[in-house]
Amino acid sequence: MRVIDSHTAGEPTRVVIEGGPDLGTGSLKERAARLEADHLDFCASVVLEPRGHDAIVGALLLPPSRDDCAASVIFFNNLQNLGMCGHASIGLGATLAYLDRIGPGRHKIETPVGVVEIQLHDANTVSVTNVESYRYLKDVTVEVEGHGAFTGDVAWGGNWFFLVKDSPVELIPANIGPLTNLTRKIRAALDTKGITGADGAWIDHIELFGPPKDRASDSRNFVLCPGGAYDRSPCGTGCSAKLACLAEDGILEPDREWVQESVIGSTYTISYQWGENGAVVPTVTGQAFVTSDANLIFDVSDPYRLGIRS
Ligand code: PYC
Repeated sequence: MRVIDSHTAGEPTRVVIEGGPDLGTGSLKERAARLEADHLDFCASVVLEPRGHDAIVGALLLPPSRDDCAASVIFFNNLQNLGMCGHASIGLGATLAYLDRIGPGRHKIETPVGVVEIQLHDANTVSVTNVESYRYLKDVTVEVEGHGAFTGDVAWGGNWFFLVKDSPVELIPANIGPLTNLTRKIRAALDTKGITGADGAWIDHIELFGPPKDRASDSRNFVLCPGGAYDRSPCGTGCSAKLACLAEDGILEPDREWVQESVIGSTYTISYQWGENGAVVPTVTGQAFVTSDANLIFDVSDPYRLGIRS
């Protein structure tokens, strides 16, 4: 199985170029559902130890099923599919450029939650124009044992997020352990209270905000991902959810740039326009670097060939 690894603002992506499972025919949404239902062993074996680690997002590259798209892609982690993934879309852009499959300019990419556009500025710099993003619930309060009450918004940015404005814990790398514990507890408190996204969707990403460390930035964040790892980047879909909240609160005007820092200090430059359905259409710009071009080997006598699960 050939994979290309990259990182986007520190957050890793592994694009599966050849050797993925046969998902049959049908819409990309149907094939993504088949990946999640029947091929979780494949997903875990690609992203988990001993070949990877729990922060890696996998991207299964498929031939485009629409004439206007350069590629189709299904994003996945160690637990499930991701509807969209901003950092992995930027990583995919750098990967397709590395493979000479795309040149500078705009390219449409089909994802299970809709068509997104990537713009390759140079070999490493990519903008992603995401699916329409919106705030679903404002000022939801949950009680978190040992930490008190947390109020935040529930928003869609291609994945579901709970966004808390003022983190009580400083957003610095030294606090990644406590931040991970706190956000896991917030997510559990949302689950216990039955707070979900639209149609009962699990809110699988938790995002805490605080002041930036760099004067050139507007904000800093910490993002807990579904599998329990934290996002090293400012999280493309999390930035999209943030833009929806900023727009709906009247804090940021269309086309004005906002610089979002991650907990490790990497940045995305983000902006939005209003979409046709009254939601925001976010654009996230960041840098990705290819780190390896490799063949994964699955030896049938290897007891851990399907990944180490905890
Ligand atoms: O960049 O959208 C993102 C993302 C989601 C999970 C990890 N990164």
